[in-house]
Amino acid sequence: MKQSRRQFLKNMSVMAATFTMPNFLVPQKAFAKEGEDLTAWKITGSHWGAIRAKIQNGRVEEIKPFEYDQYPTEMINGIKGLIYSESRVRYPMVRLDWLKKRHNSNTAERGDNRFVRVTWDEALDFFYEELERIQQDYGPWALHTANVGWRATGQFHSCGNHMIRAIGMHGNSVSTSGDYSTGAGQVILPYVLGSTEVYSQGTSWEIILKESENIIFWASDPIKNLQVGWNCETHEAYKYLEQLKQKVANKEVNVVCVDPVKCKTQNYLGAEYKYINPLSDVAFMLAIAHTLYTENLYDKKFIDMYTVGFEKFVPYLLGETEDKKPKTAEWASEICGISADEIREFARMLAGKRTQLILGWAIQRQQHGEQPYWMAAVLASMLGQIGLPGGGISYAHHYSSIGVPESGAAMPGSFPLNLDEGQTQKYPNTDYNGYSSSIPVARLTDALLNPGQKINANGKEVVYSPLKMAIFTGCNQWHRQSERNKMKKAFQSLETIVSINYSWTATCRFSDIVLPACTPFERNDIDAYGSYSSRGVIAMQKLVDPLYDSRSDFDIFRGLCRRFGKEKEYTRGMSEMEWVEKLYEDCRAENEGKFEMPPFAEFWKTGYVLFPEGKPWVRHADFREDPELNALGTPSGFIEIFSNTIASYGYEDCKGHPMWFEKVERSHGGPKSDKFDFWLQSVHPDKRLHSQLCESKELRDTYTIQGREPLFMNPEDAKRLGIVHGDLVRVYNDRGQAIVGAHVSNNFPTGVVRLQEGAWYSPLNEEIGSIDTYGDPNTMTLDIGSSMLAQAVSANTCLVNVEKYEGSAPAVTGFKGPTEITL
Ligand SMILES: Nc1nc2c(c(=O)[nH]1)N[C@H]1C(S)=C(S)[C@@H](COP(=O)(O)OP(=O)(O)OC[C@H]3O[C@@H](n4cnc5c(=O)[nH]c(N)nc54)[C@H](O)[C@@H]3O)O[C@H]1N2
Ligand SMILES: Nc1nc2c(c(=O)[nH]1)N[C@H]1C(S)=C(S)[C@@H](COP(=O)(O)OP(=O)(O)OC[C@H]3O[C@@H](n4cnc5c(=O)[nH]c(N)nc54)[C@H](O)[C@@H]3O)O[C@H]1N2
Ligand SMILES: [Mo]
Repeated sequence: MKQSRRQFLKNMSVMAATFTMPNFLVPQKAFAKEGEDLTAWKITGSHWGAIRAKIQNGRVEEIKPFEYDQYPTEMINGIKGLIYSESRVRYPMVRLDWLKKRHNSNTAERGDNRFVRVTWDEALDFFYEELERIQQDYGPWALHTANVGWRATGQFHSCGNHMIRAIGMHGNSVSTSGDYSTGAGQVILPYVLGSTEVYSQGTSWEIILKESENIIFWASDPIKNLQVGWNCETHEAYKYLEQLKQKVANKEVNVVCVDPVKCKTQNYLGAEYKYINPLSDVAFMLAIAHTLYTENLYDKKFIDMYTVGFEKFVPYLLGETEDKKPKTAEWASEICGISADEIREFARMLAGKRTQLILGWAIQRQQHGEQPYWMAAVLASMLGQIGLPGGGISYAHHYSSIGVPESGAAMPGSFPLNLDEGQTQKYPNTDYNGYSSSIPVARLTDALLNPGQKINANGKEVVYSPLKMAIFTGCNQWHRQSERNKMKKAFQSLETIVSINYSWTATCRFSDIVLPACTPFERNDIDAYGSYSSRGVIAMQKLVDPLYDSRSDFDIFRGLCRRFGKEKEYTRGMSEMEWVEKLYEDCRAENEGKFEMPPFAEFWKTGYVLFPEGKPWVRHADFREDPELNALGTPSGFIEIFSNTIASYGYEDCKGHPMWFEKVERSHGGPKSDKFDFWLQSVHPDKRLHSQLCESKELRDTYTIQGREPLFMNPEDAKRLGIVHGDLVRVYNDRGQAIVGAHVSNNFPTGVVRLQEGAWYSPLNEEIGSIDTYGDPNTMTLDIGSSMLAQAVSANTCLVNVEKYEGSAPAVTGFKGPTEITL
């Protein structure tokens, strides 16, 4: 089918006209060249946006952004390199010693990366036999089904659903609660604001642009972080940020970034940079509150009408409680590194104008991460603008285009997570022998090290069970969890570890049975276009057949279910394409009469359906309008500045109202500051999605230094240490060490260095303490719970030292897959 350019453009406008013309979404340019064979091009979606891919001779030759994506990310340049990466899991592989001795293997050898290729039948038999052994010899408490992380987009193939449904058909297991992203935030905010907030739609950008006089990006870097979305990302929020940039240039709005680093957003917008010492935000916020209170600048009416517990918080603020420290600007200044005068000015500036606080998530991914979120809600209450257009507080405008209004259309459902009604488990045993059936997600290493231990978590008790087997899919445990050397020891207590992935991650390296999944570009699927905006539905057309011996997660788990006679129950007797069609048609039926969608065959050919943008909206406006009728989900129905529920738990590290707590590791006068010079930040990467795309050599080569992960640092610090841009450096603390490349940049203040999370862990060898040859920050970060409340990840910031790396550095070990042993 060849078309002329005119014909082609004409067709495009016909499509757009048929399926309602969405505002904003206008095609940027045609993806194909004039006269090009359009059948060579396919469409698919990803966390990085929708793309068009040109296929020639069964190979992906070229990738372009979807023509409606106005702000594509360069991460899509890594997709080809991901598909054809040297790190692909090519065949089912079993760790050498496990193959010899099964569950009695020497688990201290894990990490030596010696694996033997086996057939699919052998691998799935091993997997199944282990499940049988665990359920028969122990019980559900001995099996861990790990939390599914950033599995690829696609509603049908979403790999976690496949694991959970298939394993659930066999028997029960120990699962996880919470997530790494917002572990502390999603636990504290329901007590304070009655909802998790972090994954809720926020006030529309359009309204913020119109109404806000102050916009405070507090530990929030949307320009960097909006490149990715949970579903296929539209990148629409960038349109508004572009308008904001213009308003900043015209001095029509005051925008401040409160961040230790001059972040991408601050640079892009030309916003004011308000430096703050890492981990010290609560001290800054308390001093702002102190200023507002003592200068009588706070909104008493709002506090009276919409909150409870302010009177219990004020004595703490004024230093009338145990610690006897008034939280003055002078008090905070020493902790947060902002002068007392600047703190007071900042407070006055916030109070005088319509102020929108926009918080990111990094500041709750740290010890006492509950506190900055709670304290920010108190600040916003004192400012009294919650529920007003362009005022109040948001905890998520850096995520998945939150702030772009929802179309209101229904989005496609997914492959069922749970058993269908009437379906039974092979082992319906629900006796956990007194252990918990779920553990806080970031506490897995602790659980492995301390079987039988009881911990506090969110008002309950969690009892760790002696786990014997774990299954990882759609996540990279050896990226996301802190403290590699602690993990090396802890994981030895597991008898069998199964990993399913398309890339040979460090998690595969530390497993026993590794099953090769295909990438999302090697299967057919369907996805929502826009996680929150519901802008449309995208066809994920298979670009190429599964490479090597890889299979889709659906095929892998149906093969497992076949071994215990439940394949048909698992698949409902349907194929991949039948499922994709069903998910689409169910969605079409739901939207009938409201949003027009063509029949499946037509949709699949076109590749997408788009819906008009929804109406602008203000978060918490209904509560403000009528706090009785639209009460919050807190026990009182109001914003809880003091929480009787949390106070009743009696936790030392999270009390009845927000407080400043000293950190176990803090520079500038805090603990260990005499021993370590630098705060190490491990924020989210600019050119990856966590560890995803790190395996893409083309993309990696655009940011690595001498083939290593960059360590960003200030020029003065570098000079003092005799380091120049491009040098190899060693970064280390008591927990671990890595060889990285120095990236010297004025965006970083003295005393703060950054390694982006997701850098592939590449240990020199399996020994505990062995140096990481590439630069994973979690080799050094601290593995402690945020507090007894959330028990969330505290990884964001830790202390380290940096020195020039002398001598010849060992080669990077992480990207070459396993060492294949032939027997
Ligand atoms: N120090 C530090 N650590 C952190 C963070 C931090 O800020 N600092 N951030 C934390 C946060 S917020 C998060 S969300 C986590 C992210 O942690 P993860 O979600 O574990 O990170 P990803 O690298 O996205 O891992 C997803 C894995 O799934 C695999 N995968 C993708 N699609 C499929 C599929 O279809 N089938 C199968 N079988 N596998 C698939 C990918 O190859 C990849 O290895 O990291 C956390 N860790
Ligand atoms: N490009 C890209 N985008 C992503 C992701 C990705 O991997 N890559 N991951 C997605 C996921 S899963 C998540 S959870 C979100 C993460 O979203 P966030 O957790 O909000 O993102 P981060 O980039 O880790 O940190 C945001 C900012 O916080 C600042 N910061 C760090 N510590 C402090 C502190 O102590 N005080 C203050 N005031 N600021 C601090 C950092 O300098 C950084 O500019 O991003 C999502 N978006
Ligand atoms: Mo996350």
